[in-house]
Amino acid sequence: MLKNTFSKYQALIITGVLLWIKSYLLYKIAFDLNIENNVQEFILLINPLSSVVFIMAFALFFSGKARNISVIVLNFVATFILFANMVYYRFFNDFITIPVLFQTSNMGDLGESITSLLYPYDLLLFIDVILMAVYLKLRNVEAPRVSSKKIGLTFAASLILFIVNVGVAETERPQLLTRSFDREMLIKNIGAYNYHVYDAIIQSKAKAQRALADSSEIVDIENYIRADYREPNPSKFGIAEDKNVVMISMESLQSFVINNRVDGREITPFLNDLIKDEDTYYFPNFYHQTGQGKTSDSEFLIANSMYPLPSGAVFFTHSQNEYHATPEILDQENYYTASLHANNKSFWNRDIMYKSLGYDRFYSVKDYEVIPENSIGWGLKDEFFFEQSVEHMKEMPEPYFTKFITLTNHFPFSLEKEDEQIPEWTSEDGTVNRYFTTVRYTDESLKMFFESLKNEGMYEDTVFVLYGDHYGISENHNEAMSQYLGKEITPFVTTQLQRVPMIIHIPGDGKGKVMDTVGGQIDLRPTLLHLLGVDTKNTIHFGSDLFSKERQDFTVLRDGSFITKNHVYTEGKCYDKNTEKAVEKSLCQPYMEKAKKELDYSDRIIYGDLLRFIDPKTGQVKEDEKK
Ligand code: GP9
Ligand code: MN
Repeated sequence: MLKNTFSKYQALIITGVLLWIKSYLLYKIAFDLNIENNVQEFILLINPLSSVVFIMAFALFFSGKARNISVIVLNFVATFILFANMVYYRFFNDFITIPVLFQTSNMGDLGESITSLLYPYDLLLFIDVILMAVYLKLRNVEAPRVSSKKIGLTFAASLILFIVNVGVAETERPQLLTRSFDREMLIKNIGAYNYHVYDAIIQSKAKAQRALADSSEIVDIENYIRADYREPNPSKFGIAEDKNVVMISMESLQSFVINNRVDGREITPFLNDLIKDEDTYYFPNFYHQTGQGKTSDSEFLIANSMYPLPSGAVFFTHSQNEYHATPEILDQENYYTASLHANNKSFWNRDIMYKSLGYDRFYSVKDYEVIPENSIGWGLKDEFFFEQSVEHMKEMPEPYFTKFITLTNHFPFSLEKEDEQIPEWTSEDGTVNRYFTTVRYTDESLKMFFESLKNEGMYEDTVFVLYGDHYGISENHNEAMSQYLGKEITPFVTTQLQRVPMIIHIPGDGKGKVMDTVGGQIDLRPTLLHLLGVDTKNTIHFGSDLFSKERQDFTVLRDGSFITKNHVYTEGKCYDKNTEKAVEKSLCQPYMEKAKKELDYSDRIIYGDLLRFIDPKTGQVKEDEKK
């Protein structure tokens, strides 16, 4: 019976198994996938299976000789996808994503060198296609007709395999599909074919929403934004004109560690000193506004002064939109713009998104010397990241706008003993215990970075902006947090824990102080641009200058919670900031509408790609787009 089944489906079975083996071998040989443990290796091995079954199932629609031909064609197409990725990877060190297929410049880069990227032995990839054709011909294999029920079952089997695959992968990578961190990670976990399907779904969803939008949609939004515009503070406007900008995204840094101690030891001594400095403006009531896109969401907020999306990472889903981002604006002010981050360039789709945001250069992991001695956990330790970054900065034309993203203080907050400036805390919760120690480490690295800039004469003429990207300690750690803070973690406290440090340091300014205003990452762009003397009246942005005298104390978090001068609104309740108790909802009422509107308008711009209708110079709808 088994033999009989095999002979009926032999073309399909043999080809399927070969395609499976081939996919796995190619992962191992052609791509540099970083496999950390046996579970990951196992996932890699099984991940082609669901799609191989899915692809081969199509051949079941045919019988007789047509089955053989369809099997060969399917195998050829599937192999070609692997082949294309392999060649693309050789050049770009990345996997193909649909947008790049349409980015002519990208393909142009490849065009000239494509022949040098091909090797004769690449053809071996297709050898099974040829051998199978010969085999089926010689053996004169003919396949019987298959009932639609059986075909259905085969597709169902592939779906089950896929679910099992994702299930195992989720144990390694929680929220794999919703957060979609990185192409490499997707390939490692769900396989090359499923990744392409996933990519296609994301891209076509975005395309469809874009196609449905027209220029009239931006009109209301523009009116709202114009009415909400806040004049810059004249005493701050342009005070950092033409200075270099060093912006530091501090990984997982929350405000509760600032000016605080653990077991009697200061957690951020350097930042605490910096805050006290007469050249520093510190914003203790500053909130992160990120969603599932975490670090990339914070980058998005800072680049565009628009909100990231309610689900998914806008860096992934809408990298092809038109943006008028900070790097692009500064480019016009003669700035050289660069992002520096010692991680895989495709993580969070940065390599693609940065082009849309207008960065001149992205220094990614390939631009750093990363060896076991200088790395831990996620990669290069902050200390070495900054040290090597200074060398990159020396090469940059001035003035430059640089954005640094630290990494060591990232979950699971691992650090070697020798790097510990303070011991781990002693609660039951290892994550929280380690957090303090890695924060302390990053603080030390920042200190070294500042010192080295001073030594190199690169400090004086620079404005520094430091901010925490998002929370590091999630609500899963409320027990330990409650122990540390000495109070119950209510929804009010959780919201207040979304505060991240924000520090603006302008050497020689002398007027620094603690700024109480309630704000968020969305406000960073107009604040910085005004300091640099760049007008923002005509730009589309939702934030407002943190120094503006006309400012309203108000900020909205991505989940719809909002914070005003005296109140916090979260989970449908209004809290008084002083008593920390829930109060009459009507006290929050005046801001509810605004909070909703802001998020909704921002989402609409992104979903509809509405900035494409706006002339970045005038901030008005382009003449030829008017309806
Ligand atoms: C990865 C780094 C961390 O490049 O930005 O990302 P996160 O998990 O914090 O979003
Ligand atoms: Mn982060």
